[in-house]
Amino acid sequence: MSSGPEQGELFCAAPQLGPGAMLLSGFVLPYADELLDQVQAVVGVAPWRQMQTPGGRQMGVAMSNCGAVGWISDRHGYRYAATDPRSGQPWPAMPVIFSDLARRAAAQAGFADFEPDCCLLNRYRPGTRLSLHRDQDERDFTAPIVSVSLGIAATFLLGGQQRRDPVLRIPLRHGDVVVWGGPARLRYHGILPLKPDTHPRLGSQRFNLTFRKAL
Ligand code: MD6
Ligand code: FE
Repeated sequence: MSSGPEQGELFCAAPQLGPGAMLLSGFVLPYADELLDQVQAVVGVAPWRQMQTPGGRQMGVAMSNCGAVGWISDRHGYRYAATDPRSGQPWPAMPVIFSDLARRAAAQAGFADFEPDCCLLNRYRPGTRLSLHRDQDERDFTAPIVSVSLGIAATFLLGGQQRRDPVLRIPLRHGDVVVWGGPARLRYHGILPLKPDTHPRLGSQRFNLTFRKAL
């Protein structure tokens, strides 16, 4: 065997999500426990919190960040910040296994040399949803986004370039990765309210790790 896939890259390739978007089913499954250990380490330093929207509502999804910058939301808007507003301290460094897997997933999807500088951590419970939005707070849209799902299942909504465009429903399970970039980079997307479910390690929670090049 000269050039077989590494362990962890033995996944089933995706249904068609359209150009620039790819579902890598089970891509991080062999590393899930290690990823969860590192999530615990990150939120030990930068705890989960439900941020305020610019309109003054509290988001249902609880968030944290690691890396050089973190995505934040408050009454002043959405933006990236080098420090955690809670503590005034820099966000925890991005664990090496996070950036490694993000880079490998991006490469697998056809985006070479992805260097994320931000990992946004999202925590969902049954009933939590994320309404349709575009990821447009980053400085350049040439880098893809890599999104890792852990814990209970969710349904990902993937729309088009306009809010009114039809949306695909994509089931996401523990260990799945979605990569999108290029022509898909600014597509609308969201998460349907999670159904009651339990995961052996995470209980009734879903964690999502979203890797981006923000700067
Ligand atoms: C989530 N994900 O899966 C929310 N954004 O919990 C996102 O908002 C997202 O999965 C951009 C690219 C991939 C994503
Ligand atoms: Fe998003």
